[in-house]
Amino acid sequence: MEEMKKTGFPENFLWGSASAAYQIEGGYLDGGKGMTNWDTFVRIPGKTYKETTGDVAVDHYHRYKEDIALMAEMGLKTYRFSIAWARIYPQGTGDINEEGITFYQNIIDECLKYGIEPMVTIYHWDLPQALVDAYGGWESPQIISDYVNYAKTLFRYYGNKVKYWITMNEQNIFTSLGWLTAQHPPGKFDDQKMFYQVNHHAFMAHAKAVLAYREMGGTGLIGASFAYTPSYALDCRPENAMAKYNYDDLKNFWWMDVYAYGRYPKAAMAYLKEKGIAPVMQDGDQELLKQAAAAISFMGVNYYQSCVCEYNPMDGVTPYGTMNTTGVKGSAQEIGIPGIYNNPANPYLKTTDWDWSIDPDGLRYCCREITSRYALPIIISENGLGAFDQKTEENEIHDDYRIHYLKEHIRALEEAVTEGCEVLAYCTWSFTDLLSWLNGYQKRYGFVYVDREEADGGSMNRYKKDSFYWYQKVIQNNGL
Ligand code: BGP
Repeated sequence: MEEMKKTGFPENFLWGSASAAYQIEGGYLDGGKGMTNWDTFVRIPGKTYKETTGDVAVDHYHRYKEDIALMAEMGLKTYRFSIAWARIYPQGTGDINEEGITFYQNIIDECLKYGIEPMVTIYHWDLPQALVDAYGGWESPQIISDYVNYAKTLFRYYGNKVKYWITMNEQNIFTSLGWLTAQHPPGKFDDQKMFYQVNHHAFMAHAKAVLAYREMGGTGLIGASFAYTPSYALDCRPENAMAKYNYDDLKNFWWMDVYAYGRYPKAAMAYLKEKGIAPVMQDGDQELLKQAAAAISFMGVNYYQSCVCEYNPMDGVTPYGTMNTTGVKGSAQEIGIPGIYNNPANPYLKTTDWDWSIDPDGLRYCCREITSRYALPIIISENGLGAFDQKTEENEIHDDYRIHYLKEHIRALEEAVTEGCEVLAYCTWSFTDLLSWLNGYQKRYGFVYVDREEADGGSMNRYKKDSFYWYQKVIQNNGL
């Protein structure tokens, strides 16, 4: 008998796909939901691509059964989605909105009906506007107890059914874009001191939620998802090697060390103190961060691209170069921190239409680094290709470029697994097409095409892309 072929992936590997509430749900005024920071922000002219909003998004709020049935047809093992805080607590705190509780209960039950493991993101960027109005949202330490109260509510209602919890999605991104580049709410520009303070509040919220989960007897897995952009030094010039090191301390380890060790990287902290922008901490914070670090179960990684680091002179590029949000290749500007590093293009890699480098081995690099540095299991909570997809007259979508992208990334991930990295799950971004925060609906990521334009309208019909059938086979063959 021919020996069965095996992949490096374990038998119980969770093949999945991910989404976020604001990007798919729509129904922004339905079911008693409160307004959020994003509902407000998208109404400021010029903030999003062609003024796109998530008011309707891809109408998942009304079509979740159809979408989850498609997931079941595909054979998905896990579905990562986020809960909109403002559906549970319309005012951020205070009275619970039962309709919101029921909505996510239904989603969870629908997943379980098909044997799909629900993986819940507690916070994927949509903050109740009431908390912004009351005390500036993440800018105030008051947010910590409100976040923990909200997280505990989720643990209480859903904890018996949900075994995978992600406290924060990409804390590094929502804070950078919110307080440095002004591209996300609250749209503050170059407020470096507040940026680090906001991050400290988010770390404390994460830490206290992790500890609360354990205190409540939660036996599932809990951790944060980090947008990990691994770096390569431009060459062996020592100043470029040092630029890479500084980049890692400031842009990667600043978050991952806190999640995994409960402490900030020393050199980066010394640099911030010298500049007078280090976060203010309360007595006991350090200890709580350490306790939470010991209680997390995995490092969540959202991986899209790698970068290159080169020494950046004092009069060099800033973090505020133009971002490509139009899909016009080559329109992104180089960024960096004067005196520290800049991120030139990698001549060995191709890029997407939005100028993101395509680097499957970067995913392997992330897994290896996390394994060596933190010895933690890994959940790949996002990875995917944003592209212009075309639907033919026969309603087919031939996204061979997406298949190629995912295939190469899964190959790199398998190498990491073979090399000893403990990877628990791989979630593609995304299952259906959805709203890209700054890039509108034209930047598509899904296995399922959704018929809608930038402006609200379109049939909202779902069409399976070629990648849908391909990933179905990947799951059937456990990655082979
Ligand atoms: C991550 C976010 C997702 C998603 C993805 C793709 O940063 O967690 O919410 O949007 O990136 O990014 P974009 O939509 O900018 O292409």
